[in-house]
Amino acid sequence: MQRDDCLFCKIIRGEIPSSKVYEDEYVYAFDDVSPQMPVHTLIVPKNHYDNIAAGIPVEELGHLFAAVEKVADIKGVREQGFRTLVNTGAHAGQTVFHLHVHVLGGAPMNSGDP
Ligand code: IU
Repeated sequence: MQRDDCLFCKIIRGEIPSSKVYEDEYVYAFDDVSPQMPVHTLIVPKNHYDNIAAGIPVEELGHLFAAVEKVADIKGVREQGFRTLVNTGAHAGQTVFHLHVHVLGGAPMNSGDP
């Protein structure tokens, strides 16, 4: 299920343009509009969940994280390594309330990096 008023649901539906990286039956991946690293891609489930603590079924969660490997391949960061990040709620600084996995890489990262 998607939401009419959700930014990432609109991106999935193509109502807002995005730089698509990967898509399958369960997920949509696109480059972050404000990249924090040379590679910064977001992977979102096509169904709307506010975050990872909002009841996503384990099967959909599996598809979401299976897409990480595909995105890492497509973006060419699989061999060097990359960071995956999921912000949940206010204390983590989540700003868009549609579950998303950040895939960050393309340069060495320090502990203070995103
Ligand atoms: P966060 O985990 O909720 O903090 O991350 C939200 C991300 O969504 C953040 O990196 C933004 O740059 C990104 N983003 C985007 O790619 N396109 C948009 O239109 C908006 C935010 I608003």
